[in-house]
Amino acid sequence: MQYIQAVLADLKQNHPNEPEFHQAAEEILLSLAPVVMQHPEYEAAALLERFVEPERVVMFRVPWVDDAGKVRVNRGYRVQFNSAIGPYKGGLRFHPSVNLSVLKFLGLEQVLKNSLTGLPIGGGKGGSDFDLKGKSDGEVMRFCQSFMTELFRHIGQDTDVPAGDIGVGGREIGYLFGQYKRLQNEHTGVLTGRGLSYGGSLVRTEATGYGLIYILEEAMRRRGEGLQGKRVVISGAGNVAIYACEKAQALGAKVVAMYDSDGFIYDKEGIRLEVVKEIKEGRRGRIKEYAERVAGAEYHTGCRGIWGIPCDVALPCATQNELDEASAKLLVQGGVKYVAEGANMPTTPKAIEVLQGSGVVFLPAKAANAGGVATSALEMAQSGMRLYWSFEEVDARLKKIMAEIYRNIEDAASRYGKAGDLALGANIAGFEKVASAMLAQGIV
Ligand code: NDP
Ligand code: 2IT
Repeated sequence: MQYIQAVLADLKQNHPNEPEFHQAAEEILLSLAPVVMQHPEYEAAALLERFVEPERVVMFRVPWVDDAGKVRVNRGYRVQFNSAIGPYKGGLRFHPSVNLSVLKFLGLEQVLKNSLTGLPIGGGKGGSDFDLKGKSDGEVMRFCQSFMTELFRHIGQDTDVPAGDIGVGGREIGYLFGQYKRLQNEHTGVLTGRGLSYGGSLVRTEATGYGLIYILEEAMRRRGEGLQGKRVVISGAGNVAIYACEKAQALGAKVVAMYDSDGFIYDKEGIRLEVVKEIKEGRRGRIKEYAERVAGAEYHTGCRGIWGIPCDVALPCATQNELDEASAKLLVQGGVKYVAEGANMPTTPKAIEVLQGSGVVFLPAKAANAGGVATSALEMAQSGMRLYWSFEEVDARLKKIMAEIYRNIEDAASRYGKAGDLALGANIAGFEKVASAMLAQGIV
């Protein structure tokens, strides 16, 4: 479609050297063609041009002092992408690969994901190229304090509410929150994923991984299947991977492999999650240690080999573009029937084509991993009311939200004559609400 092609061409010209952002924008915009064709008013209002341009990007320097007394400088960012349906909401990522392109792709995805949750949250993303590996607790704390010393003036419980992502877990959120409170003199729900002793919500820690399995369960249930006895491969060994593994095992699946950025473990008897948790959550160790401790388990250096392990279900839960075309072909050869994205944009466009072309049920990230941010919104609701819900209550709400997301994306795909294309359904269902809110608010 001409309008969409023109918007994409402009975007690439205005923002060259942002390959991840181009990738996400292209995937989203091309799938919106059937909607845009039915709504000529979008072009008249330059709706797509506005939709792909962040409302605001904040970039700042983050100076800190390491344990040896040396001054270090990192780059900090917050991309405030779209506030049409609520305050900006989305995680902070600390990883050496962080740059504006990565954060803009994450921010754009977040806008549609947050819309899909059905809750009043806009989209944003931020972070830093800070590398946590090998840093002491004191260094991490000083870094977080410096990061927040700039960020605090741009966020607030009704403006922008950051949370965790890669490299940002409970420890980092605690340090960031402590500094925000000190600077602003306010104890509010300005960050989610807070500790349970200072305003956090039960289930937030587990929410992304549990939500991933809840939506997968719903997709399977509709096809007369369940997780019982299924072989599952999970990439990553962080927050999302660990709790996806926990819930999949609780529902009777056998998880046989996981990885970190150095290599993967294969345990044909089924991963012993308590060992992974002790290594990863307890000591921030390497997944390699699993094979040293569990008899019969194998460790292989390098990540891609994980996709050659035969399985019924594959859950990429580490990072963007970790599952490429060759990996998708291996998965199909190995008999995979379901791929659900726990990470953001882990599957390359070519790999998605291979999977969908082979009849694999493909659940895209913005639907499949929305449980984390949905539970963040539940944390915001509890903060606003100054009360706590029980684990069962939050978990039941999460389950209901994930089932509803599944129904909405399936329905959107069918409405536009592409039944079963859940990636397209997720883009359309997410976009419809954002577009209607943007149109209602005029040219802003
Ligand atoms: P964590 O930092 O807890 O874990 C990340 C895991 O992925 C680690 O095992 C890490 O290995 C691995 N990893 C990171 N980068 C790479 C890489 N380049 N190659 C191979 N492995 C890598 O992060 P989360 O579990 O929170 O996040 C994982 C994914 O899920 C991300 O895409 C994130 O955006 C997405 N997500 C997270 C949500 C949340 O609530 N936390 C919500 C929705 C999506 P190593 O330790 O070696 O670096
Ligand atoms: O990618 C994501 O949805 C997240 N990292 C969670 C964001 C949030 O605000 O909870």
